[in-house]
Amino acid sequence: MIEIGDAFDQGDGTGGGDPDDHLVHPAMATHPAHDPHDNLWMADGDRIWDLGPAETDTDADGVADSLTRIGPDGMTVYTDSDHDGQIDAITEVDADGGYESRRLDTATGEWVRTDIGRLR
Ligand SMILES: [Ca+2]
Ligand SMILES: [Ca+2]
Repeated sequence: MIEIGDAFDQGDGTGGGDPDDHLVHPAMATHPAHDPHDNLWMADGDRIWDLGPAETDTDADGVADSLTRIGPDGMTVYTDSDHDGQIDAITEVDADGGYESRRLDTATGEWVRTDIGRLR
Protein backbone atom coordinates (compact mmCIF):
# COMPACT_ATOMS: atom_id res chain seq x y z
CA MET A 1 0.00 0.00 0.00
CA ILE A 2 1.00 3.54 -0.64
CA GLU A 3 0.30 5.84 2.29
CA ILE A 4 0.79 9.51 1.80
CA GLY A 5 -2.13 10.70 3.85
CA ASP A 6 0.12 12.75 6.09
CA ALA A 7 0.94 15.02 3.17
CA PHE A 8 -2.65 16.18 3.18
CA ASP A 9 -3.37 16.11 6.88
CA GLN A 10 -1.28 18.51 8.85
CA GLY A 11 -3.62 18.61 11.78
CA ASP A 12 -1.95 15.89 13.81
CA GLY A 13 1.00 18.06 14.82
CA THR A 14 3.54 15.43 13.80
CA GLY A 15 4.24 16.80 10.36
CA GLY A 16 7.37 18.60 11.46
CA GLY A 17 6.28 22.18 11.47
CA ASP A 18 3.65 24.82 11.54
CA PRO A 19 1.19 24.17 8.72
CA ASP A 20 1.24 27.90 7.99
CA ASP A 21 5.00 27.89 7.39
CA HIS A 22 4.61 27.79 3.62
CA LEU A 23 2.71 31.05 3.69
CA VAL A 24 5.52 33.02 5.29
CA HIS A 25 8.59 31.05 4.33
CA PRO A 26 11.54 33.42 3.73
CA ALA A 27 12.38 31.62 0.50
CA MET A 28 9.18 32.96 -0.97
CA ALA A 29 10.77 36.39 -1.13
CA THR A 30 13.38 35.07 -3.55
CA HIS A 31 10.70 33.92 -5.98
CA PRO A 32 8.73 37.11 -6.53
CA ALA A 33 7.40 35.88 -9.87
CA HIS A 34 5.80 32.87 -8.28
CA ASP A 35 2.27 33.21 -7.08
CA PRO A 36 1.57 30.31 -4.74
CA HIS A 37 -2.11 30.60 -5.55
CA ASP A 38 -1.54 29.84 -9.20
CA ASN A 39 -2.74 26.43 -10.22
CA LEU A 40 -0.47 23.95 -11.90
CA TRP A 41 -1.51 22.91 -15.38
CA MET A 42 -0.44 20.65 -18.15
CA ALA A 43 -1.30 20.35 -21.82
CA ASP A 44 -2.44 17.07 -23.29
CA GLY A 45 -2.90 17.48 -27.01
CA ASP A 46 -5.28 20.42 -27.35
CA ARG A 47 -6.62 20.02 -23.85
CA ILE A 48 -5.41 21.88 -20.78
CA TRP A 49 -5.62 20.14 -17.46
CA ASP A 50 -5.93 22.41 -14.46
CA LEU A 51 -4.53 20.38 -11.59
CA GLY A 52 -5.01 22.88 -8.82
CA PRO A 53 -2.40 24.50 -6.59
CA ALA A 54 0.88 22.76 -5.77
CA GLU A 55 0.80 20.85 -2.50
CA THR A 56 4.30 19.50 -2.01
CA ASP A 57 7.80 20.98 -2.06
CA THR A 58 9.82 18.10 -3.49
CA ASP A 59 13.20 19.86 -3.69
CA ALA A 60 12.98 21.75 -0.41
CA ASP A 61 13.50 25.21 -1.86
CA GLY A 62 10.51 26.56 0.01
CA VAL A 63 8.20 26.70 -2.98
CA ALA A 64 5.54 24.05 -3.43
CA ASP A 65 6.07 22.55 -6.85
CA SER A 66 4.24 19.25 -7.01
CA LEU A 67 0.98 17.56 -6.39
CA THR A 68 0.01 13.94 -6.11
CA ARG A 69 -3.02 12.20 -7.47
CA ILE A 70 -4.02 8.76 -6.31
CA GLY A 71 -5.56 6.50 -8.91
CA PRO A 72 -6.88 2.96 -8.86
CA ASP A 73 -3.51 1.53 -9.91
CA GLY A 74 -1.12 3.68 -7.93
CA MET A 75 -0.23 7.33 -7.73
CA THR A 76 1.11 10.00 -10.01
CA VAL A 77 3.29 12.92 -8.93
CA TYR A 78 3.09 16.00 -11.12
CA THR A 79 5.98 18.43 -10.78
CA ASP A 80 6.56 21.95 -12.05
CA SER A 81 10.32 22.07 -11.64
CA ASP A 82 10.86 25.62 -12.90
CA HIS A 83 7.89 27.25 -11.15
CA ASP A 84 6.21 28.59 -14.26
CA GLY A 85 3.00 26.74 -13.47
CA GLN A 86 3.28 24.22 -16.28
CA ILE A 87 3.86 20.63 -15.25
CA ASP A 88 7.17 19.49 -16.76
CA ALA A 89 7.86 16.24 -14.94
CA ILE A 90 5.66 13.30 -14.05
CA THR A 91 6.41 10.23 -11.99
CA GLU A 92 3.94 7.38 -11.94
CA VAL A 93 4.18 4.76 -9.22
CA ASP A 94 2.07 1.66 -9.59
CA ALA A 95 0.69 -0.44 -6.81
CA ASP A 96 3.57 -2.92 -7.12
CA GLY A 97 6.26 -0.29 -6.56
CA GLY A 98 7.28 0.07 -10.17
CA TYR A 99 7.77 3.63 -11.30
CA GLU A 100 8.28 5.57 -14.47
CA SER A 101 9.43 9.16 -14.75
CA ARG A 102 8.86 11.40 -17.73
CA ARG A 103 9.94 14.93 -18.46
CA LEU A 104 8.38 17.35 -20.88
CA ASP A 105 10.57 18.39 -23.79
CA THR A 106 9.34 21.94 -24.14
CA ALA A 107 10.78 22.23 -27.65
CA THR A 108 8.66 19.42 -29.05
CA GLY A 109 5.91 19.09 -26.49
CA GLU A 110 6.76 15.40 -26.21
CA TRP A 111 7.02 13.54 -22.94
CA VAL A 112 10.38 11.80 -22.73
CA ARG A 113 10.92 8.89 -20.38
CA THR A 114 13.79 9.72 -18.04
CA ASP A 115 13.71 6.85 -15.61
CA ILE A 116 11.99 3.56 -15.04
CA GLY A 117 12.45 1.03 -12.31
CA ARG A 118 11.16 -0.22 -9.07
CA LEU A 119 11.11 1.25 -5.60
CA ARG A 120 13.07 -1.20 -3.50
CA1 LIG B 1 10.27 23.31 -4.48
CA1 LIG C 1 7.30 24.21 -15.42
